[in-house]
Amino acid sequence: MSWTISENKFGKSRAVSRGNKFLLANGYMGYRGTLDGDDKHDFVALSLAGLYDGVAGKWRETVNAPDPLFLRAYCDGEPLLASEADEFSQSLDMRRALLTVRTCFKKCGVSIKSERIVHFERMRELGSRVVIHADEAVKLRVEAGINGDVWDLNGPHLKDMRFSFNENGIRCECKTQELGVPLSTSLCFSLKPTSVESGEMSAKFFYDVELEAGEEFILDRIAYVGFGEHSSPSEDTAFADISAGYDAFFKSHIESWERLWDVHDVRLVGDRRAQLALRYSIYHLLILTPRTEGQSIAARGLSGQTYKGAVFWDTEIFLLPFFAVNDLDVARRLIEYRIKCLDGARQKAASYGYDGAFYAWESQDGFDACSDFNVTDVFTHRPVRTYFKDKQIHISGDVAYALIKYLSRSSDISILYDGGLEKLIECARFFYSYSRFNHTKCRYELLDVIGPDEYHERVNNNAFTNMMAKFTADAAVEWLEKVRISNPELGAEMDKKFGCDLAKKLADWKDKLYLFDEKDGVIEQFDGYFGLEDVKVDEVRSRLVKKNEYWGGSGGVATATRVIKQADVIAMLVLFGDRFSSSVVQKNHEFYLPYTEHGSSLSASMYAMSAIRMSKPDEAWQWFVKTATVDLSGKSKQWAGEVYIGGTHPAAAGGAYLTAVYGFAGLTFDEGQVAFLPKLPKKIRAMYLTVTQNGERKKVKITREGAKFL
Ligand code: IFM
Repeated sequence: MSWTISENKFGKSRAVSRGNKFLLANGYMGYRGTLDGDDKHDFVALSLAGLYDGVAGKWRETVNAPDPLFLRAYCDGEPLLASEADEFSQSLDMRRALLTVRTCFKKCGVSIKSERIVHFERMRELGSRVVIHADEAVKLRVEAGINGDVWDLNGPHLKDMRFSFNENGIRCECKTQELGVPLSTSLCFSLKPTSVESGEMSAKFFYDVELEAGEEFILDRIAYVGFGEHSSPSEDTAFADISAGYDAFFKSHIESWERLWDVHDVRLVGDRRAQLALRYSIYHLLILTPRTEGQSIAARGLSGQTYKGAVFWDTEIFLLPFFAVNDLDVARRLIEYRIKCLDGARQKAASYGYDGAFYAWESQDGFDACSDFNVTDVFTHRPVRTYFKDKQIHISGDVAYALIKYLSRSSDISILYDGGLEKLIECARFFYSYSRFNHTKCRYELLDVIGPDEYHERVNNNAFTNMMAKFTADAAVEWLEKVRISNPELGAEMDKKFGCDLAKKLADWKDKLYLFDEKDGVIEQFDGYFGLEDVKVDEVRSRLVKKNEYWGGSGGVATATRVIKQADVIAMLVLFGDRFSSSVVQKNHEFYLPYTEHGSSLSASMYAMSAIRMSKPDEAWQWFVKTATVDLSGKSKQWAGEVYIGGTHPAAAGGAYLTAVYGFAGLTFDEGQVAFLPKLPKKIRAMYLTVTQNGERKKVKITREGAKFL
């Protein structure tokens, strides 16, 4: 039960959200949940993880490969388009990661069932089976092939496109514009065509089909998409041998998903809609599982090129907790990604005149893709200078935080030896060099920063940032000392690189680092925040002149007010929960909530977690539902000024898991021990989940009374 999401109405205007909602992916590639016969105008995209390209004068972003699953059927020369179908349904069976679209066209007595999978194990392969059933005798023409004319936000990214045929299929070879990375799409068909056709941007097989009433035309296709050293399919791909059958290909995909769900499913007893939404969140986390060494997860997953396919702090703070429960190999991969990017972070710090590692705000393998002008003004249509790249320094703390969380969960000290310690030290050195000593107040301060709340740029002493910086320095000092004992060679190497007195310097610095001010238990988000205009979200919203107006920046409606984009102090209280009492959490939660716009999908889960901390799981429930349903409802923000920011929201999915498992079930891993302190909301009678400890999978039942290993 609660495994399938579906829609029974076709809505032309829903093309963007449909593509997101019904996304199929496997960590390597994502194929939007568009319909057969759709093209770039319907936002078809096959997005590839970690392959970036930049066209002169435009944003560098991930590459969309040629679409290998283009298919259109014609009756009497007219295309059978979903938009004109008499019956339409689209469903995603999450248990099997299978997309099915059914259409029925009464005018020619035809119904079409189209299935699609992105194979989980065979990560460069995807496939489709289309069954056309004739209710009455009919003549059809079916065209299927590779469409290289792809949807791009800042393209075109592909050049030198060449098509070739053999009797079983079509191959498209091309290169990326900027670096000339070879990319190929190979498509193999179960049936030989009546004819073929090749153009500049596409190549197709045509089938002239005559069906008697009750007969079916079945076409299977398997495609291979590879780039770089994998740009040619190897011999063991299913693509190379479709004769083994689509059924076998399909079966092995289903088996992979059975194994995945067996480990990662979380059952909620009591509310079927919430169950569906949580499963949908877990589905999204699973389809983003990084597949290759040192790969991470982009903020919009594999749903397209929004945010340039870049990795943000979303991964460290919102996604890592999911993988930490049952897949420490993947958790480690996420940590390794930032180790791989250390040089880029050093270069970024140096470019601003700082020491250490200043991580990319929008990371494309270390390179900061964040533009100086991330938003376009809706009035003047001019780019607005934003300082996210330059001032959101908490990113280096988030990276360090994730490393320490991974370490305490896994006890995998080898990560420190494999570059983790150096990364940690470099993050601490960055904060150290960024800080200024305030001689009057006798303390170090972090001035001119942006916290998670992006509506207030260039503020002083953001509490979240200062806490992250202190945490980073604490951890660097602690682990440097420990490694000196456990691995003297590495300790000596660090001393040689950074000087023997580094630990002492950092220890002294962190003790003098100012954290935040507070008034009656309410922590001030940054210096002077309490002095801003005291208006709430609705008032600020009522001041908007245009719907898509940007709230922040120099002239935004929220800038001079207390209204914030997303959880900021609250995020800090959640991440450093053990350092604050629940009454402090409550005071701040109640204070900041009316000022929070939740303009970022990262916000709701933090409020859910703080409500749970306040022992108010029923209040947390609404935030849980909000975060778990962002991509189901499609009600997220699509525009920042004039810049398209739509796509899926992995951090919201991660936040749903975080709330369910670390919040409602109360999972902790203190000192390597798994423990649960459940705080179930009224809606939920019990939860069932799996947690992996020392390589052993343990099934757990959670009720209001406690946790029981099954
Ligand atoms: O990382 C977030 C940021 O906190 C708010 N804007 C969107 C980014 C990507 O999700």
